[in-house]
Amino acid sequence: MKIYKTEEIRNVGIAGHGDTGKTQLVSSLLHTGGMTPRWGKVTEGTTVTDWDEEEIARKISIQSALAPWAFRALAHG
Ligand SMILES: Nc1nc2c(ncn2[C@@H]2O[C@H](COP(=O)(O)OP(=O)(O)OP(=O)(O)O)[C@@H](O)[C@H]2O)c(=O)[nH]1
Ligand SMILES: [Mg+2]
Repeated sequence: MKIYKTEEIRNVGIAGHGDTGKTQLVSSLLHTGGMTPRWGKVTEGTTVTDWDEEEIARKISIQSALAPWAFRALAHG
């Protein structure tokens, strides 16, 4: 596993009103960024960050979640 220096790390928060697409946006970013092999969908219960069975069943986020994302330039640099 690559060890990142502090100056290579960015922390990005996604905040917004309920049901505005935060979880789907993060899922799409993770997929287009090469972090996930599938494009996870809230409607199908396949996102990385809505992993809890209640979140999957109700199609809403119940807890905040972390999602690591390695930019290719840094991941392979
Ligand atoms: N058509 C369309 N639907 C979207 C888009 N983004 C999200 N949705 C839908 O909008 C609904 C809410 O999306 P979520 O990503 O769960 O929204 P959220 O802000 O994470 O919701 P909470 O975690 O419950 O606050 C879901 O049914 C998504 O499929 C989009 O860009 N286009
Ligand atoms: Mg959500």
